[in-house]
Amino acid sequence: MTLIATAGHVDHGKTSLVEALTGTNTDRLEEEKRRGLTIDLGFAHSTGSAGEVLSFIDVPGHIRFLRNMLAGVGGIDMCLLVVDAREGWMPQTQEHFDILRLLGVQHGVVALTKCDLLSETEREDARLLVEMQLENTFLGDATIVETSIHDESSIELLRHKILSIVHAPRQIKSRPRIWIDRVFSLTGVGTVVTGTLLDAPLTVGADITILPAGHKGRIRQLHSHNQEVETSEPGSRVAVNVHGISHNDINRGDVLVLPEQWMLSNTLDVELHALPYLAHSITRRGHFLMYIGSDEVEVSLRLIQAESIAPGTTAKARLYLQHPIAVAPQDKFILRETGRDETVAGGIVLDIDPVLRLTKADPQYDVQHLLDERGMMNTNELFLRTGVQATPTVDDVIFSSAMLTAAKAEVFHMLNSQRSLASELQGIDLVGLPDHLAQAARTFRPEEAVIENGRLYLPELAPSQKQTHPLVQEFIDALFTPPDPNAFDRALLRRLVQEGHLLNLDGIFFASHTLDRAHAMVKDLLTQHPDGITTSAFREAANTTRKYAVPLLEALDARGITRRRGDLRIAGPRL
Ligand SMILES: Nc1nc2c(ncn2[C@@H]2O[C@H](COP(=O)(O)OP(=O)(O)OP(=O)(O)O)[C@@H](O)[C@H]2O)c(=O)[nH]1
Ligand SMILES: [Mg+2]
Repeated sequence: MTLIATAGHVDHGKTSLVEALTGTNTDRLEEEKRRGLTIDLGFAHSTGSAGEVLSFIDVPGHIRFLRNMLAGVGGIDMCLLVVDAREGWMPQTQEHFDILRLLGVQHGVVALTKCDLLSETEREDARLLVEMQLENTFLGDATIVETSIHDESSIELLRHKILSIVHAPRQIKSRPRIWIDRVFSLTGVGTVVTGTLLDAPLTVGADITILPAGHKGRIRQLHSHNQEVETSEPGSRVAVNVHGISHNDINRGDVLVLPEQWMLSNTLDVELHALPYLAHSITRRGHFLMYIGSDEVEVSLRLIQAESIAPGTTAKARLYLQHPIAVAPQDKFILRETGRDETVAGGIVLDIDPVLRLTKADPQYDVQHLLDERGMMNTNELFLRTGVQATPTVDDVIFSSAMLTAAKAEVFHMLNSQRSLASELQGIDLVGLPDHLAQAARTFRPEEAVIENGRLYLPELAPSQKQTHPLVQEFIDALFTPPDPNAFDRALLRRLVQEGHLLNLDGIFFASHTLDRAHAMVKDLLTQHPDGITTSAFREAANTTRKYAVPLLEALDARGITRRRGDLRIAGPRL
């Protein structure tokens, strides 16, 4: 299926050409018939002998109805640019052409219409003038077909040229959406909305929501080109019979989407491309209307790192929208200045939820950049802002690499600073850490740090890694009266100290475990004697000699567990 929008100045023959190609006159409104003028979008299609479907969106050429034209041209595959051979390139030919270019349309065919009214030389002149306008543009190589609605062969040639355009297959994205361009109610059927389905398929029975209002409903039926279908593919024109929402609650410019997939936004960071032949620069002054999908939104404009955008140049800007909309990065739009009633720029959305102040902002669209600006996001936050389903770094969180490095360094520092502590005090309880540090802690490689029973350890200090050396066990068993170190190999003792199993207190060696026991014992004694305890009291309780009691108490002092006051030891800050 190929979705084609017409474009061109008022009265140049767009509707007539669509009728000649499809047999359908799309000027269905009473007023359109009476005035011989298209006011609103028209839809018609034809199916070729090989089953190929050409689906047309016929737009109005009159400048007063430009909003309707803009509502129709999102998501098309190509354009049919219509130029009256007698009148040639006119203001709305130019404006429609600019709009298509700014929206990124890449293909098209040009029809030089009403050729039955001209001589061959006149037709030749008309063609040359149009060719000049198209030179070096996206339609630079487009075929120009001379047509007359009274000459069937010219219409067939045009159809043939349209069919010969190969457009890239549509990129399927994660979230379907329809910018609604028509809403009505049919007796016995109920609410129907129409639009072009973008980005992903939609299926009958799906729960949907209409944004920005947030009305909830369900798809009862889907029609594409007058055929009932179970599933619609992106790029097709669809009519959706919505159950559960009154047609009075839906407007052109709303979007139909699946629930919980979109975030509304009223501040957008964007890139703007000013039209080349503007007679002025674009500045924050002026009243602007943004046309995005089928919506029209009043916006105010602040430029980022620029005072103005000169004609033909590009700058970044922040737009403040009068009502919130559901859009995604990379969506294209048109900016018109209402005072001058002219199209001034095309834009592309970069960030729908800018976090940096205007003076600091440097918006770009890529997921990495969004993450770098924020440090971390959970996967759903990222999905709502971009439609991108990213693999989390840990749990459901994605870290920027800078943030992850910093958070890991912080945790690692905490681990390292515990090295001198007794073995029972090793490790960090993850529950006690701020969320982002706890999450970063889960990303350590096993050789960096390990988690056991909810605590993070340096690998060699993890409980499971500590195979007690027989010598260590000997020291543990001896408790407050350790063996004479001279009986053992010095190097072995040194290693056991380095590994944290033994403590060297002024040449006297204890098991690390012994200091924890001393700590517990002192704590007990101090509960009974809050005014302080003497060295003898501790020595007696520990059933040891001064030789061992003194260095143990001094080690507790050094760790802030106890404090000296005269002959007594009182509680320290770390008791
Ligand atoms: N002789 C002749 N008249 C044509 C041809 N194509 C269109 N016309 C006439 O031109 C007039 C305008 O045609 P439309 O098709 O309504 O023009 P349009 O571009 O759709 O106009 P808007 O939608 O209002 O912008 C009508 O009176 C048509 O009959 C043609 O090939 N030959
Ligand atoms: Mg028309």
